[in-house]
Amino acid sequence: METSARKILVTGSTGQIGTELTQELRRRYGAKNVVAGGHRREPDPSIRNGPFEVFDVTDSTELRAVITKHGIDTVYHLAAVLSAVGEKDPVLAWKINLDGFRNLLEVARSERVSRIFWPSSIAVFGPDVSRVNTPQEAKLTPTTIYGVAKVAGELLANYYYLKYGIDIRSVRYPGLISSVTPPGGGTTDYAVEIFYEALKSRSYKCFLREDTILPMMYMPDALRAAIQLMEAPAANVMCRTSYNLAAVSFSAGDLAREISKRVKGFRVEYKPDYRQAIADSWPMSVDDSRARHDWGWRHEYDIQSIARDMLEKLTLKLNVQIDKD
Ligand code: AKB
Repeated sequence: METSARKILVTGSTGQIGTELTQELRRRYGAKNVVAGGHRREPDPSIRNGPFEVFDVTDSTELRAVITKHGIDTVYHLAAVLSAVGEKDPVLAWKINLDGFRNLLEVARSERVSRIFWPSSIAVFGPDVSRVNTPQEAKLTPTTIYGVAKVAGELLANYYYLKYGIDIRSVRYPGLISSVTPPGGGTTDYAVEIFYEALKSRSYKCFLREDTILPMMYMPDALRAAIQLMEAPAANVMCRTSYNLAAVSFSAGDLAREISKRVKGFRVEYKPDYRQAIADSWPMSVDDSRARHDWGWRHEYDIQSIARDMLEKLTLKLNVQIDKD
């Protein structure tokens, strides 16, 4: 991506991905060239090191005003409701996840926005595909509203690319683990909460079964994937719906055991709730060979390095000690 010419907007910049992605983009392209957009959540104070705008992505007038005011030509569109919250309020999930995205595409069509990153998810898959190494082209019949909106969003992305030439790029993120901003309302959130509780109380009540295996990724890999895909030559971006993207797959029990190696006396109780059915409808691992082939995707973090780094970062953040065995 020609860095000098770009003016970037990050919607959902106060969320789990947005907080860290905004800082990474500001480091790369200059703070003044990256506008952080938020709406509901109070932003991390770090976001104030560059322009910040409060607006609602479901209101196209507000969205257009921000885009024209800053001369935006590139958008990382992260504003979204996650799967578990979506099941509690399907109307809200559709409004934010799909109407918000369509608003952006319409504004992009008439303003100067030429490149968009939009995250899809492993939630596009439903229970009727092979759950191990799920292929890129598997049937998409999700059973959550979050997944249904992601499938519709992928098709919209492809449509606006073909019809209007808007360069929209997307990956199907697995569950994301990070230490800066906690996720809110996802099915994979257990994999972040477990670290906080291990350090705060040495015990965690997990809302998924011990043997639940899901594809997961550490935030530095997730940020690198987004930026690498956005910087790839257009000719290499062969998939215009969304790329399968993978790093590691592990069960809730595997993660608990990994943490227990480092946090003495840590105990987990498994009490599955409604989120178990969501997790059971998703792949345990996905085949991301097209992303690896087309634009050189490689992940760096495995379960051991994720656990080590998370515990290091959170002991500092929470100002706690860990007694190792
Ligand atoms: C969720 O759990 O809803 C998200 C996702 C896998 O898209 N983290």
